[in-house]
Amino acid sequence: ALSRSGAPADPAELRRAATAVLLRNWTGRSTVPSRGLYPHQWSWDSAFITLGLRHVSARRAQQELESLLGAQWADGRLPHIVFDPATPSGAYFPGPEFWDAGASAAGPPAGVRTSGIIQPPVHALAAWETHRANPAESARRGFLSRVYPRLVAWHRYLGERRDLGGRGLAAIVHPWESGMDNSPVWDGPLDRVTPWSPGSFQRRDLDHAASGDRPTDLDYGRYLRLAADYRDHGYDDTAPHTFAAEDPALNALLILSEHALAGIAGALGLPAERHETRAAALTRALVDTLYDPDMGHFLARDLVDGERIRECSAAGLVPLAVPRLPVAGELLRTARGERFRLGHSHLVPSYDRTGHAFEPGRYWRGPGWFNVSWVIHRGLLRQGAAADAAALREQIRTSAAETGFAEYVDPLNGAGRGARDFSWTAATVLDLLA
Ligand code: 9YW
Repeated sequence: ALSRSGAPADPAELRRAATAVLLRNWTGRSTVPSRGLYPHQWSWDSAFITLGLRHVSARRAQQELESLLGAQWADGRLPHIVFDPATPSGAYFPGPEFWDAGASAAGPPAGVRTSGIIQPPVHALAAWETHRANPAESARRGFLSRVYPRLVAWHRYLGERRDLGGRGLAAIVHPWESGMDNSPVWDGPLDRVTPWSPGSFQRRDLDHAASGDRPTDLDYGRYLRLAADYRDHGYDDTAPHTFAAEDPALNALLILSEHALAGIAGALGLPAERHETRAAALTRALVDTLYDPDMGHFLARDLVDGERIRECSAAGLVPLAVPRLPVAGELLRTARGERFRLGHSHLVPSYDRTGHAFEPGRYWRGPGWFNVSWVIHRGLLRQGAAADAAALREQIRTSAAETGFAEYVDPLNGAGRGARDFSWTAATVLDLLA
């Protein structure tokens, strides 16, 4: 088991500190992931933040989620960034001028500036859990009836426009869409992408974080090339893609959210069956297409060559949270095995500890992340692994307290990395203290 360097914070004290982080990061309409590094609204961050805020204020949680849903595009997509008009445009790169989302026919509502790509769909889950935390307040404000049609449109976008592989799963067209930007899983597919030259853009992230904790310039050159190509095709999903993949975490979260939509529909007195049917079909497609029996793990599939990518990341453990998962026992063994060493790592390592590309301090190439560990904690509970879940819950709380709510931690020694006072770190801790 892990040795702890500091005393675990008193729960009331930790709750107070986590709440203070979220209040400080509130802009008046939503919560920034981090004041310096990410000074706008991010899509899946907002969903995790909502899950924490529901324990502080039902009203604030609803506002958080609804401000994101208010930026929904005409085609149903939820953009990965909603830009805060009050933030100077040079504060984050690539900013609204780069994305030029307003030029797209499918784009955001007038006056709202967004990016054009997506992030994993945690939103319906967040909406349903927010309702359940305070059903009376939710009903009084008509929360579910307002968000339900938007969430349905979002899932329809993913199910129809993003079924690029033709097997019923949602595809990503940019590594940023996975939320795990520079995961080694994407190295192979990214090799095909001609990067922009490092002199042609100016990174702002390095003003706020150590370069050894961040993606490289080469990574950034490729991200920008892919994003600019998608933009130049008007964010049309039927245009050719140099990068396209099916990601197990995104699809597992879609399944959780589809089950949540069934709950929401039921609460509204609407038919819920179509959501359950869809969740069951997605679960079958996930297992048939992305589960690799030899590795005992869910892998991403590269849609350019049609092959599964033989790299194990924490994304492949996220399906533990899926109800009625037929391969849960094997997946649990993988989580406890050498690659992830659940219970002997600080949080869940984002990438295989035995993998050739493992780097314990660099972003999505090894560090443990709070949001992903939160979902896997839920998965452990779902699979009846109560002792593993309790240990991970304790680690999430302790790591957050010891690192000042770090963005991510070194899985080998627990040292905090990236930004501090990070919103989803505070939010997931709040949820686990509730
Ligand atoms: C970037 C905000 C986002 C997260 C992503 C994470 C990072 C943005 O930060 O991406 O500029 O690199 O990879 O998951 O949503 O917290």
